[in-house]
Formats: sequence, C-alpha cells, structure tokens
Amino acid sequence: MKKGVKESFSFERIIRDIKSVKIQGAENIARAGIKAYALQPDKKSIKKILSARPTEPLLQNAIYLLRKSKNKEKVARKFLNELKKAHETIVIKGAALIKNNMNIYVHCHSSSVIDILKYAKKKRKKNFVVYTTEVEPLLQGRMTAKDLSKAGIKVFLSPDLNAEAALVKCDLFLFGADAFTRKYIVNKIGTSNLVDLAKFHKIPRYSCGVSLKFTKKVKLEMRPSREVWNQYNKNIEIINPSFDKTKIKLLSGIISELGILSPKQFVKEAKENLKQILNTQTS
Ligand code: RUB
Repeated sequence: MKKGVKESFSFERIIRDIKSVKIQGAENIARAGIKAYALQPDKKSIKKILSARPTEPLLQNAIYLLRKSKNKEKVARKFLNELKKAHETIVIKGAALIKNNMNIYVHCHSSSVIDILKYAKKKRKKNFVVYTTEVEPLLQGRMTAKDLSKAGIKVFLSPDLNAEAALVKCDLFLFGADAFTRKYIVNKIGTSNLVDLAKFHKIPRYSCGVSLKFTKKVKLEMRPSREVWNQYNKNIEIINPSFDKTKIKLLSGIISELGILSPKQFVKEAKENLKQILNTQTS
C-alpha cells in the first residue's frame, strides 16, 4: 500500500470511530482528533475532524492551536502532555472527596470520573460503591460499570428510569463534561435532570474535567435516529440528542486541574487559563 493511501485510510478510520462513538469521551476524542490532524492537516480534513463530534471544545481548542502554530509537532506534543498532567491532577484532587463507605452516583462514561474512582480505590484505599444506569441508547453506563468492576469497585447498575431511586441512595454525584461555558456545562443527555434531582435531594454534585474544555458557545449534537430505533414509521419522529446543558450555578463545584472550585471561581480561572494557552503556545 502506498504511504498516502495508508495514511488516508487511518485518517478515515479515526473519523469513522469518532463518529460511531467507538472513540468516545471528550479527552479521547481530542487525542484522536489531534492524531487525525497530524495525518491530514488540510482544510477539508479539518472540517471533517471538527464535525465528527461537534460538541467538543477540547478538540476545537486543540485544532485552533495547531492551525496557528509553526512547529505543529512540538505544539501537539506539548498539548497532549499538558492534557495528561491536567488529567492526573484532576484524579488526585477528585479522589480527595471520596470517603470510606460512600455511595457515589456517576453518569455516562467519563475517563476523568473513572480514573478518580480507581485512584480513590487503589491508592487511597477507600471503600465505596457506585450507582449508575445503562445510559441509553449507546449504553455507555454499562461501559463504566465494566471498567470500575475490573478495578474491584462494586457497581449497582440499573435501567435509566431507576436513576432517581439510585441517586437518592448516594452521598455524592460525579460526572464528566464535554464543555464548560460561563453559564452552563454540557455533558451526556440526562445530566441536567440528574443535577436538578441531586440539588433537590441535597446531594453534592461535581463536574470533573480539564479546564481546556472551556468555550464561549456550544452547539448540541444530534445523533442518528437509528441509535434509538432502527425502524421507519412516518408517524414517529425519533429525537436523539447526545448532550444537554446544565446551569453551572447548580453545581457544588467543578473538579479540574485548577482545583475544586466554585462555579464562579472556575469560570474566572478557566477563561483566563484558556486565553493564555491559546495566545502563547504557538511556536
Ligand atoms: C461521554 C460523556 C463524558 C464526557 C467527558 O459522552 O458525556 O462524560 O465526554 O469524558 P459520549 P472525559 O460517550 O457521547 O462521548 O472525562 O473522558 O473527557
């Protein structure tokens, strides 16, 4: 196979895997998108990368940075390295919130949340259990249950409609983020309802993620109807939004590499941090 053909094949495969949610979660998507960009940095390919999952500012910020940098390889390496360091900091800071005998509710499949829980179990020797639901239609909740069970963490998994009954048993609700903005956070569909419920039941609720997911405005992604039901009926219109928006002021805090901050403080610091990174890391 010629080099060009092979590269284009890998590029297409990455895009396909992101689109089909085989590669999922904001951080994994950003890493894969950076790899795709290294393979094909032309305008048309950039459009493909950014539209594969349109609700991913971490990826958008990374591509923005790469596009305007002179030494793209060096900048990509630096970005990925900083992402790794930020993730490690989140894990340590988040794990400090976990106490013995806690019941912890989690939603969807966030590498940030999963690694916090694994760290709390392995390194901080905390005993706790996790409640989650399947997260239809693609069942990312089952993936979380599998990952945690492999790490020796006991998980109670139920259908989505049991979410409130499971949540009220919990002392803490942790979830990821695809995007942070001044007014809201974006995460898997259902997060907003769950945060409302957690607030009503006075359960502390934290979004966990790197502050480089900060952006001004977010377009919510609509997923194909076949993920919900692969049947056609002219009188049934299937609506399949992947994400929803949660008012940031409803959160107890945000766990990022900047620390565990109140929503107000987080917005202030994340905005400043992003501005600095996007303006400086280009040579
Ligand atoms: C995944 C999801 C995750 C965030 C954060 O949705 O909502 O909570 O992406 O993930 P999907 P991470 O499966 O549709 O991509 O903490 O790994 O960045």
